[in-house]
Amino acid sequence: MKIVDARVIVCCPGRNFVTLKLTTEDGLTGVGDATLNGRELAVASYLEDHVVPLVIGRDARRVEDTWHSLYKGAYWRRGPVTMTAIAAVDTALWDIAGKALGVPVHRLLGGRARDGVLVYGHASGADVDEAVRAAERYVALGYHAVRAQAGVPGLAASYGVGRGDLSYEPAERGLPPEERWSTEKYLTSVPRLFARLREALGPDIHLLHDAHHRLTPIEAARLGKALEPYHLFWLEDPVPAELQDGFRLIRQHTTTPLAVGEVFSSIHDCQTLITEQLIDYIRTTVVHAGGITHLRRIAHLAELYHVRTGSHGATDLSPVCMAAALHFDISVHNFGIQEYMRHSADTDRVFPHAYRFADGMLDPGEAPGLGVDIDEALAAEFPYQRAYLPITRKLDGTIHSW
Ligand code: EZ4
Ligand code: CO
Repeated sequence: MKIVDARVIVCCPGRNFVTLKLTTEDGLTGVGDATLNGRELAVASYLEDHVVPLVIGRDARRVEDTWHSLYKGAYWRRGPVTMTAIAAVDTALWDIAGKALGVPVHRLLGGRARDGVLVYGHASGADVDEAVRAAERYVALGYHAVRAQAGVPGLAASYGVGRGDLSYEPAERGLPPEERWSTEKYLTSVPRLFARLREALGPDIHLLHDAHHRLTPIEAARLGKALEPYHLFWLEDPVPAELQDGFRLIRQHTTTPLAVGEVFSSIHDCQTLITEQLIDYIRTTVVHAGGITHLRRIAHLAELYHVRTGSHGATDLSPVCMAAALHFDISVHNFGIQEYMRHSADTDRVFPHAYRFADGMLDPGEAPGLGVDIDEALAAEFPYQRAYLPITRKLDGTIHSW
């Protein structure tokens, strides 16, 4: 079953997406997400200039062999651009494998291990009152889990706070906007938000929060302790994770569960955090961590150490990634939760998909393959637009992690 065509499709139905579409000699197609927010064209070039010539003529059935040939064959290993490109090929091959056998991909991964995929939505507001109202709207929509972010008094813009209360899209057209940051103001405001949320929503709704890599370990420890009375499902990205020793310090101080990994691209980025049980949830996802093949390897390692999965699922991960994530989520034993930010109506039209939301859960459906496609004619109506994530400075002008 030879691959005869490989196309890289870049489109912007509200935000930029890069999609790889493979076609086999018998006319089957498979899709893979290759979107790396703010650096999209680097992956498009990696695929077009260096990977497409290697996959034309390969046997589409050899998923594992193709993964290792692209990983080991590049000599230069890991990194988000390489691993996103490999993920796109891997995801498209799983899609083709399912279609060739007439089964959904989750059947090939061991079948359904649960009834549905628990997801969390993003509630945000300019202040605590608005954020609480947004969280209540999610509960009314049927969500059992809600991530909450509120504007920090004294700061003009805050990570995670969108224009409406049900959506948040950080990438801006043109050059990167600059925001200001104060750890002191942030640490004072977050516990107040969660005190109000527990009061409003009661004990059963899962509450999550993303610190977005902005704290030092001792600051994160203070936040984790302050949030203990509100029993969060997780505190995400408390510190930048390049220095993983930082997590040991946080762990010594707080029982608030920790989640990390949306910027990781390989099992080697997670190994210490998992094997030393320094985290509770690993957030690597299909598109940025080498595809379904590599994500399963990470999950299986994590399973041995009581670490569960909690894949990244913001709007910059296309519906192709979301579909692949759901086949993974429903089949892997140590699944925890899946992030779910609803895509725009234009994005949903460009990427028709079988997955459906009901009662706080997503379901990948039973369509053969991944159950997702790209409408290329429609995608062509939304050409690429330059966009960047914001840059953050402290109040005195020093660059800080965004
Ligand atoms: O900032 O996906 O948990 N979700 C997040 C996201 C990320 C964006 C970066 O492209 O942290 O909002
Ligand atoms: Co995050």
